Amino acid sequence: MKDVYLSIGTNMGERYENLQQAVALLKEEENIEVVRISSVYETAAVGYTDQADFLNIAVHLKTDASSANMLEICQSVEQELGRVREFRWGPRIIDLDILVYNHENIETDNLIVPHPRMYERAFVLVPLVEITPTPFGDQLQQAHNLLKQMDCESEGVSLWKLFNEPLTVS
Ligand code: A4P
Ligand code: MG
Repeated sequence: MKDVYLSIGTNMGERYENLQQAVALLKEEENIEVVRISSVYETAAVGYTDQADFLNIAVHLKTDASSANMLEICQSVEQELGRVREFRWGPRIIDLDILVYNHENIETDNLIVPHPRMYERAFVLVPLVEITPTPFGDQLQQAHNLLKQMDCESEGVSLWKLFNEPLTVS
């Protein structure tokens, strides 16, 4: 089984419900075991900043799906939730990005892992580091190191729902 870390973000509609539904759909996949879900963080939009705040989480899962298959699963969850792509970095009902796939370096036409922008984004690193308490592997170690140098408040990341109030999945 491969260890995979995803980042999930939403800034349209019922944001918390969108996260719940995305996780529920991942759990329904027969070759995916959801291991751990981070707290929910409210985060100021990065990239195109004139849009509503996001809710972001990170999810650790185990799977025997290939990385290409994992990308397909992420995109099918996005479609299921009715995501319409308007413009890059614009508002979205749901966005699932593969951050880390079994600590591999992958570069194909439609998949780059580790996610090329993850290390500069507090909204990715804060939830990711929360669910990897024991750093292991260079990619996660780097996430831990970089987060220490960031000021999360000025990066616009704040706790929205604690991990001990787990994201409930109906
Ligand atoms: N793709 C390549 N690598 C990956 C990967 N590791 N995981 C390709 C997932 N997809 C990957 O993505 C465009 C293409 O990236 C896909 O077709 C896939 O083949 P997309 O989801 O269609 O478009 P996007 O999300 O608008 O673009 P992108 O480049 O993924 O955006 P980012 O960089 O992920 O930024 N601010 C806050 N606070 N919170 C957020 O969650 N998200 C974004 C999106 C911007 N600002 C944000 C947030
Ligand atoms: Mg994306």
